[in-house]
Formats: sequence, C-alpha cells, structure tokens
Amino acid sequence: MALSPYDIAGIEDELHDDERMVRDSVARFVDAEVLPQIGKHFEDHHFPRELIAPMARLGLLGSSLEGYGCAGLNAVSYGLICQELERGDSALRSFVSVQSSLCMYPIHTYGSDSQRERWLPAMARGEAIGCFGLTESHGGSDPLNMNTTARRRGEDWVLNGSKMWITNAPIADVAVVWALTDEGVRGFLVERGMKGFESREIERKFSLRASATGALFFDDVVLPASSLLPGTTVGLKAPLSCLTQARFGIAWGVLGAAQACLMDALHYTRERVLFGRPLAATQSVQIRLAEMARKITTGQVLALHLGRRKDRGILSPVQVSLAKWSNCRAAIDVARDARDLLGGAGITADHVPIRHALNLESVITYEGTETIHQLSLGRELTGLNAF
Ligand code: TGC
Ligand code: FAD
Repeated sequence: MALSPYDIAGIEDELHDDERMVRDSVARFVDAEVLPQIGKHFEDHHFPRELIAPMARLGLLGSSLEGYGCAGLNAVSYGLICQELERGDSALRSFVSVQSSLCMYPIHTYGSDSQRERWLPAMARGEAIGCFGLTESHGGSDPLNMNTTARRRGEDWVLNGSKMWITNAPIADVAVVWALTDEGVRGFLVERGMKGFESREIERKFSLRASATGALFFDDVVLPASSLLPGTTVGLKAPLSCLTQARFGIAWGVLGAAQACLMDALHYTRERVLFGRPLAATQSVQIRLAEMARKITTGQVLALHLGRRKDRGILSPVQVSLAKWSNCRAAIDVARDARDLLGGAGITADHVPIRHALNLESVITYEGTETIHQLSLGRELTGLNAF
C-alpha cells in the first residue's frame, strides 16, 4: 500500500477516533472556507474576522479547557487543530493560539471565578476576543526587562507603558497584560474602552499579513483590584506557562504549513517538464522532496510524542522548546525549498510556499526565537545559563 506523502510515519494509525474526527472536521473547514480566500486576505493585509464564528462553532476556541462552554479536548486534538489551521495560513493558527493558549488559558488557570464567568463563555463563542501583552519594543526575548508598570493607588492599580507586536491587539476586547509591580511581574486583564488604553495596528508587514498585529498603549489606566489575575505568582512563571501551551500548538501548526508546501512542490514538479522529463523524475529533485518529507515526518513524530506526554501531564517546558525550535526550522526550510522548486512561479500568489515561507519568518521569531529555544536546551544540557 502506498504511503501518504504527508504521513510517511503512519501517524494516522496512532490517532484515536475522536482525534481523527476533530482533525477531519477542521480540515474540511480549512478546505471549504479558508483556502479559497486566504491568499486574497494575505494580499490585502486583512484579518478575516468572519472566520471567527465558524471556528467557534467547531469548538476551536479554548478547545483544551474544561467547562465554560469549552470543548475539553486532549492535547493531541489541540495539536491537530493547529496543524490543520496552519495548513490554511499561520494567521488563523496564530489567532487561535492567542485566544486559546495565551488568553483563555491564563483566565482559566489564574483568574477569579468572576473573571472566568465573565470572559470564558464569550471567548469560546468567539464573541469576545483576547490578546496577550508581554513583549515591549526594546527587546522581546528578555521580557523581564519591562517598562510597563502597575502601581497601587488605594484599592486600584494604575497602569503605564506600552506593548509591541501583539497578535489580535487591534480587534481584542480584553488584553492579558504583564506589568511590573513593586513585588515583580503580575498579570492583569485590561478591557477595551478603559480610559487611557489604546491599541494601534502595525501596518506594512511582509509576514502574517492575514493576522491583525498591533501595539498596546497604557496611559494612567485605572484598573480596579478585580483586574488582577489573582492566581499568578510574582515573576515570569505564569506568562511562561502560557507560552508553553502556545509553543506546543506551534510545534504542530507549522507542520501543516510545511505539508501545504510539500503538496504544491510535488504537484508542480510532476507536471513541469524540463529537458524532456518531469522535474520530479530527476535525482536531485527527488532528494529535495524526500528531504522535505523527512523533516515533516520527524516533526510529526516529535509532536505526537510530546502530545501524548502532555496528555499524561509529564511534558516539560524544555521539551516544548526543542519541538518549537526544531519544527519551525523544519517548516521554514521546507517552505523556502518548495518555493525554489517552483522557480519563478514560486514567487507568485498562485502558489502557497512563498506565503507560508513569509509567515514562518514570524513564527520562527515569536513565542521565543530559535536562539532562545537553543539556549534553553543548552541550559538544560550544561546547567549553565547563557542568556
Ligand atoms: P526560566 O528560568 O526559564 O523560568 C522562570 C520560572 O518560570 C518557571 N517556568 C514555568 N513554570 C510553569 N510552567 C511553565 N511552562 C514554565 N516555564 C518556566 C521556571 O521553572 C522558573 O521557575 P523558578 O521557580 O525556578 O523561578 O526563566 P528565565 O527568566 O530564565 O527565562 C529566560 C527566557 C529567555 C527563557 C524567557 O525570558 C523567554 O522565554 N523569552 C522569550 C520570550 C517569549 O517567548 N516571548 C513570547 C511573547 S508572546 C508571543 O510571541 C505570542 S505570538 C503568538 C501567536 O501569534 O501565535
Ligand atoms: P529581540 O529580542 O530584540 O531579538 C533580536 C535577535 O537577537 C534575535 O535573532 C534573537 O534570537 C537574538 N537574541 C536575543 N537574545 C539573545 C542572546 N542572549 N544571545 C544571542 N542572540 C540573542 N509578543 C507578545 O507578547 N504577544 C503577542 O501576541 C505577540 N505576537 C507577535 C506577532 C508577530 C507577527 C511578531 C513578529 C511578534 C509577536 N510577538 C508577540 C513578539 C515576539 O514574541 C517577539 O518578537 C520575540 O519574542 C522576539 O523579540 P524581539 O522581536 O524584540 O527580538
């Protein structure tokens, strides 16, 4: 029996029925509602808001969380959701990563009962949108070096500062904002419409053009005591725990982008006849296609293995760092090589590799750059902190 080019390792056989069902329903959504239009949104630098409601109806928002209208799916299902969405475009996976892992997860894990009741059901329905403000313009890799402050004024907090490169910022109803208090970094919920709180879209991106990215500005924003996420400890532990959730999803998601690029390259090189034979019939091209399949396959095996560990509650952050780094590197290499195999046609919007390659420039940078994850693993190996 011929192997599927997208599943050389036989991952399909390792999935449970309910995981396959989730994957297939997202795949159908992506094929029917995303692929026909996403290229145009990318060209227009436009986030397709109209896709939020169907994604919510499929249970993709906060899918791993229990209660509050969330689907309570396992980690492997969340990974498969990310993979299928990113096969469409990284922008959609980004939207779901931020909504689910970076906003709903901290509200669910660290929020008060009233914060959970207020936000989670509406966020699961896609009626309220969240964003996550950690990065500041002077250096995102080192988030502890932050200038945004929250100072006590009586029972309230007063927030000042700004955040940069924030996915969903222009459309968010609530921002999970990490700010420096007298005790250290704490997390707050800041609502659109609060006096002194503004967001601004970052325009002219060459990457993630179908995603809404922006900056957040806080000018003496008065936050009631109830805005603090009460379960957060002081320091980076809480925001890093959110990042671990999102990075896990990215390690799966980028494989979907890479699969889309391999699919395009396979089709094109079979059809393209040069020097009297299909391009795909030359040795060096087959080696390049095989290399793409090898990178995707090893990434899938790693992602599934870590997904099973996550479901057993034994996944460590450094394992996630390894997978985020390794799979993003694999995906961007596949996308760039697929683009090259398409020759001049590969630079046009008629084919997907250039769009995925450009998107993956962001994906390999956000949620910890490649270097940051390499240094995390280096620290684990040596016991020495080289940051
Ligand atoms: P480190 O020593 O690694 O950790 C500090 C404390 O936190 C603990 N910890 C965790 N605890 C619970 N769950 C987790 N997942 C945890 N991960 C870490 C850790 O055990 C430690 O605890 P303790 O008790 O020993 O103090 O922290 P560090 O200060 O050395 O961190 C350095 C570094 C460079 C790794 C960290 O600053 C970092 O990861 N920098 C990169 C910043 C980053 O990734 N920013 C992402 C911003 S959000 C974003 O990009 C969203 S894009 C989303 C999209 O559009 O899809
Ligand atoms: P820098 O930290 O300035 O890094 C610049 C270069 O220096 C990189 O190559 C880096 O690897 C390298 N470097 C850093 N430290 C070291 C070191 N110790 N040794 C060697 N090299 C080093 N942030 C949020 O908080 N929320 C979001 O929703 C969000 N969404 C994003 C969406 C997009 C499209 C993008 C591009 C970014 C987003 N980010 C978000 C920010 C993202 O997390 C940061 O861009 C990322 O963490 C890197 O920070 P930086 O851009 O400031 O680069």
